[in-house]
Formats: sequence, C-alpha cells, structure tokens
Amino acid sequence: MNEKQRSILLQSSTHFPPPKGTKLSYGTAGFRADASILQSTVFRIGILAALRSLKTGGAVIGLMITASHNKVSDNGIKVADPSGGMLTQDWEPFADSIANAPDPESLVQLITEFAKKENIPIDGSKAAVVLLGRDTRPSGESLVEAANKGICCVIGAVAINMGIVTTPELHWMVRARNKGMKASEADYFHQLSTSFRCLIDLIPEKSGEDNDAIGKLVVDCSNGVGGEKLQDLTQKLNGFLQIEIRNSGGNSGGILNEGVGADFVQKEKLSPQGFGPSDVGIRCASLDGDADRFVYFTIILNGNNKINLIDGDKILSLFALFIKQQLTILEDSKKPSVGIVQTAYANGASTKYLKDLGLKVIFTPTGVKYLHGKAEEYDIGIYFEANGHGTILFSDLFLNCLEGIKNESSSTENGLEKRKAAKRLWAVGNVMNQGVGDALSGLLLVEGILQHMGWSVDKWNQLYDDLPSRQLKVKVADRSAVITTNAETCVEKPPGLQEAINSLIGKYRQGRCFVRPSGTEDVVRVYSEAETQEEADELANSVANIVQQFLG
Ligand code: NG1
Ligand code: ZN
Repeated sequence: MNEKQRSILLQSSTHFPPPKGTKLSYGTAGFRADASILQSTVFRIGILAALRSLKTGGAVIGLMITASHNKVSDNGIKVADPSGGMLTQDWEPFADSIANAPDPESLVQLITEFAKKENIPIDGSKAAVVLLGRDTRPSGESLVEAANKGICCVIGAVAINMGIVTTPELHWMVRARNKGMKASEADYFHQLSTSFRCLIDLIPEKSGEDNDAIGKLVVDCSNGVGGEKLQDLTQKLNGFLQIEIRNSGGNSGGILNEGVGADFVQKEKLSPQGFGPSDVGIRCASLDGDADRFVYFTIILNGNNKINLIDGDKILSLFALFIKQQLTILEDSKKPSVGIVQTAYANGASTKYLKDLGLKVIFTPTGVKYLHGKAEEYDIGIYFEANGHGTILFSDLFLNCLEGIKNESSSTENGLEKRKAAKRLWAVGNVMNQGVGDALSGLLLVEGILQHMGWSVDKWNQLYDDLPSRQLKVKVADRSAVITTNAETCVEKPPGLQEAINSLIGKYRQGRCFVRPSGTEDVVRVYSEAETQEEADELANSVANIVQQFLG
C-alpha cells in the first residue's frame, strides 16, 4: 500500500470510531445490531467491498444496508459477491477482524496484511465498483453515506448508490452488471414480468377444474421496501395477476416488521395486522422487511387470528413437483442432476413428501450461504428455508440443454410438448433470482404454477400435512457457549445438554427437537416437532427450560 492510500485510510477512519464494548460478527446474514452503533461497521465494510472488487478484477460488488426482519431500530450490512450470491465465506474472518479493529492504526495494519496475503492491488492502478442499496429503515440514509465514505477511501473505487431497493434486487443488479446485461430496476421488473407472462402463455388448455387460483392475491408487505416494489411490479403485469397490497409502509402508518411480515407470520402462525375475518377464503402472502423471503397463508374462520401457514417447505414442494413434471415431459436421456436443499427447520413431513417424489434431499446448517452453496452443486438446485427464503438455481449446462430443446424443429405432438416444457423451465430460471432468495420472483412462480395446475391455495396446502411444530427463543448469558454439529441437529457443547434433550425427545411420539444459537439475534433457538401441537409445545418448552438451566 502506498503512502497516499495509507494516509487516506488513517484519516478517514478517525471519523468512524468503533462502538465500545461490542463485539460484532458477520453472522448468518452479515452484521446486524442497533443502528446507532453501526456507522463504523458499514464504513469498514465499504472498504472491504472495494477490496473485494479489486480482488475480483474490478467486478461489481454489492453492499446492502438492511436488517431484514429485525425491528426497525436495528440495521445491518450484507455484501453481494460478483455472482450475485453472498460474500465468499473465506472473507468473513477479515470482515470480523476489521469490524472490531480498535483504532485506525490497527485497522490499516489489518488491511495491509490482508491485501498482501490476497495479492490485492491497492495502489490506485486498478478500478473498483460497488453498488449500494438500502431498505426503508430511517437509519439507512446515513449508513449508506458512511459505507460510501468507506468505499471512496480506496483509491480507484467508485460507489453507485441504487437508493431504496429490495435485497434480492440489489443482488440481481450486481449479477446482471457482471454478466454485461442491462441491470436497472426497470430491467429487473421486465425480466420478472416477461418470464411470468411466458409461464402463463404456456398453460395447457385443460388443466384441472379448480380455478380458485385465478382470484386475487392479497400481500402483506411487512411495512417494508417490498410494498413499493410490488406495486411497481404489479403494474408491469398488465392485469395478468390481480394483487392487493397491504402493510406497504411509507405513509400507510404501520411500523416495519411489527406484528406484520413473513417472519412474524411464520413464527407466530398468526395473521398479520390488517388482515381479518373478511379475508377468510382468500389467498394471502407475506413478505419480510427486505423482501427476500415470503410465505403464504389463509385465515381460519373464527380462528382468533390463527392461520393455515403455507411455509417455505411447501413452496419448495410445489416448485419441486412442477419441475419434476416438466422434466418428465422432456424425457431427456442426459438427465440433469436435481438436488433439494433444506435445513433442520424443514418440517419432517415436507422432507418425506420430497423423498417420496423420488428427489434427493440434502441438509445444511441454517443460513442461505450454506444452502445456496450446496444447491450450486446440481444442474437444478432448489433450496428453501422453512421461513420462506430460497430460490431455484440452474447450471449453465442445463440452460444450454434447454436452449437446444427450445430450438428443435420437430413438429410431432411429442416434440411440441417437449419444447413447451423446455420453455417453461427456461422461464422458471429467469423468474427466479439466481443470486439469492427473492420474494417477488417467488410469488410470481407460485402464482404461475397454481394457474398452470388450476389449483386453489387449499389444494396446494393439501400436498401433505405439516407435523405440528413449535419454535421458541431463549435468552441466555452467552449464546456462543452452544456449539452444534451435524447440520446443527446435535449439541456438542456444553457437555450433557444433548443427552438431556434426547431424554425429553424420547417421551414424545414422532418427537424431534434441536437447539442452536441464532446468527442474527442474541438468543438460542429451540425447534420441536411432535404428533400433536400440544406435545410439540410441551417438548419445546421443556427443552427451553433445560437450555436455561445449562446456560443461565
Ligand atoms: P438465525 O437468527 O441464525 O436463526 C435467521 C433465520 C435464518 C435466516 C437468517 C437470515 C430461522 C430459524 N432463522 O437466522 O433462516 O433466514 O435469519 O435472515 O428462521
Ligand atoms: Zn430478509
């Protein structure tokens, strides 16, 4: 590093002292904390993003300021790699160390050592580009400013501020730019709406008698960024889908993620604010605060806000079923490899359903970075967390194969059907975000498939019955004292805790339960399943008590 660069870094970072007494870590999805202590973190991660761009030969990197489903006073920062996926895990320790560097000198020292080790040209000879985006949190504007200052500290680096965007939109833009494609918001909406239209145009004439799916969809937007964006997307759909938007944020009065949103709906299994008895029988969906996940639900008649939840596992099952059907039509001799990726939070009934379809199911630890990485190993990788975060990835090889079939000229009925199936799958690959889970593209695919099948939301929900489950959070003194193994299903430390959990599980029919420290909140999470809801609740509560006893 030359003197000029060194002195810019030293000088600028004096304006961004790190918070005292807080250790920050790049958790399940980047850094998250109370927004008031994040100025120095985003400044420093701005520097990291510029370095990442230099390291990848000037490729565009993304920086998203969001705390997703967390409360409005929190904020956070995540980095998107050139592919539009999450930051490579190899760089997380560097992110942790610079976020926690106590003063400018040690920060510059860490950067110098890292740049040397990674062979990063920080001498001003190379250009770097970082796209910045944020959700609707009030703290976002000044945090973007701090991130911008960090980026601009690296000589040759430029920041491009995309303003308020959804997390997946920013990832999409990063990917598109690096592929040399048009990458504006309008291009994003165009890709989603035209591929949805393609799915609709390819619906077979007779596809079932149940046409409830044609009715309107009502979407709870968690009072977040998804509200405005879904509104824009709906306009591009030219009436092909009737969407009513609620909890859209802005002037609508509600608070981000408070009693609304996919996280609330999925964890509490209750309807969000603004929904009530008059919505019985209607297909409803809920996005989270930065619109990278979604779930569906229907309101139960006289159910006291209780809902039928159609979670990420059932979304995954619908997608897997549709893709399998299209692959069957293709009858390709070179069968693509298909991998379904879930976490331990997946409802056991969904895993059974997918395996019964003849599909290969793989488990990874919680966090999209793990699921995404695993899904990339297949020609078709479908991953979803139960909370509704997921997508479908197609390999280039498979896309080329589809391209070939789409262009075949056979006019036999079989040839025609094959071409249609290839076009449908092509549309799936285009509507689904290839970088990260995307609630808007996911909604469009669900809606397209329901229309294709001619299915009502209830029919979809009946694919299988969820095993009753319960999720709880336990506040403990130090959650990092819990160390797990085996895709987080087994506690290694503290010793004796797993044995205690096992003996509780043994008391319940179809009992399953695991605990793990959250990567985004200061809690230990408990998940249980059992034959009845009462038993699942009891099991989760008794395990939560045991966790308290072990960890205080
Ligand atoms: P943590 O807090 O590590 O459990 C939560 C979700 C993840 C993922 C991340 C990122 C659950 C149980 N966990 O992680 O699936 O979505 O947030 O937002 O829902
Ligand atoms: Zn989110």
